[in-house]
Amino acid sequence: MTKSEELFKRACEVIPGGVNSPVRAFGSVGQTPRMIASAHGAYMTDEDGNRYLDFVGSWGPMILGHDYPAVREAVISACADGLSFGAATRREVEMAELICGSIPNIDMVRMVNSGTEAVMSAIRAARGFTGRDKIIKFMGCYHGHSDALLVQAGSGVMTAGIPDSAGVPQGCTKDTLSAVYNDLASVEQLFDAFPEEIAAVIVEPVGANMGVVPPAEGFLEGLRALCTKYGAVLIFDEVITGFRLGFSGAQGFFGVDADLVTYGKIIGAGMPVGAYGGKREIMECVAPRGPVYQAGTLSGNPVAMAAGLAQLTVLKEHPEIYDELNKKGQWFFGSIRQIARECGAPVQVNTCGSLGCIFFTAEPVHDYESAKTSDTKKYAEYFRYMLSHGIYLAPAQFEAMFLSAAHTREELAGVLELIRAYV
Ligand code: KE4
Repeated sequence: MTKSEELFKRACEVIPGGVNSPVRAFGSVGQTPRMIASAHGAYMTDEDGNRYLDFVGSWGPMILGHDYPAVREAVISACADGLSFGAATRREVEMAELICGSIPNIDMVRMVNSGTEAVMSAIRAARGFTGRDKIIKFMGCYHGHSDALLVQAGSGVMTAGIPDSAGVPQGCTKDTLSAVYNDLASVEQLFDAFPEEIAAVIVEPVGANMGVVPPAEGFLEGLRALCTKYGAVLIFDEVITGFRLGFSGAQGFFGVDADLVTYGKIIGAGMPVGAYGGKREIMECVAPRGPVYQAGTLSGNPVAMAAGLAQLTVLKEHPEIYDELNKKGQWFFGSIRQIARECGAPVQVNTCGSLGCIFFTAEPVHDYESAKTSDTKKYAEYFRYMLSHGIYLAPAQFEAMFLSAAHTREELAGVLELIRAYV
């Protein structure tokens, strides 16, 4: 028995499914999860000493690679001053000023501890601001595990094939309307049906939880126009795209203005951080300034702020990182598409910037239903092949591959050869 197998066996006795988040369970790929002991740069090493080129990057935070020196040093230095005070601190002000000073349409921002918290708080702020109850989300998009959003969600929910979670009372989801990603008509129909009742439309500006599904031409612009027309708040859930597509995230990348934006992952550089922010008139509804209550013991934690500030400062001061990262993504995922074409393999390769994924289906993937045509057994086989060759992919079809600044083109060229040999 390997150390990972032994540890996972113990884990299953004391942790549901042996993991603290379902997507880590390797359930859909028929393998024992590797117990990771350490990570540096683009590599992770498991408890048995096996080294993997990592394309998960902690599900997005590690855009500069693992154990980035400036981040590590900032965390160690912050720890020396104490871990948490439950009081206002300088670093929270610096983080808020950095975000509000650099991202369009973010006049104010509130720190929380996860993407889930960021999204549920943004939804509450939108409802408090508009006085309306209904929200529109998109099938296949995943916005964390708060009750109202576990409706035809992506990521681990989609992987597990549970359209809606048990334990969520109908009352929590009765105001959640589902539309079809990349289908503006499906959104218009909902606005026509509830012209004065929709508080917000929440969207992943690049779908990355049903595999990667980029927005069709005009889709985001259309959502912007509909929200403006009907007085609904447009929320970009940028937990994945924020500070990934560019420093201004999807708003800057696509040139579409949201009213509220949610963040996670990269903003914490691997520490537990989420945030939501946007127009002053909306954010000033949030307590203690306004009547929308939201709170958190460890929100704006000084060590987490130090990590996030260090990573965001590097990204802000070196915009060339994004140029290289997005070019690398275009080349890498474009090469996979080319290989598939040359080999006549029935796969689709979807990509946006440094995000990408392979679907094992012959039909183009542009939404939840077409993503579901992917052969998940084939994906599992592909995953096991790559893992056996030291490549650590998302252990589920309905996720993304995350490139980092630490992945070299030589390493990626080696991965392309493995894929060529596989398909
Ligand atoms: P967290 O609560 O997991 O920090 O963020 C929730 C969330 C919100 N919005 C988007 C667009 C997200 O992708 C996520 C979380 N992403 C998943 C990966 N698909 C996290 C991995 C996991 O669940 O363990």
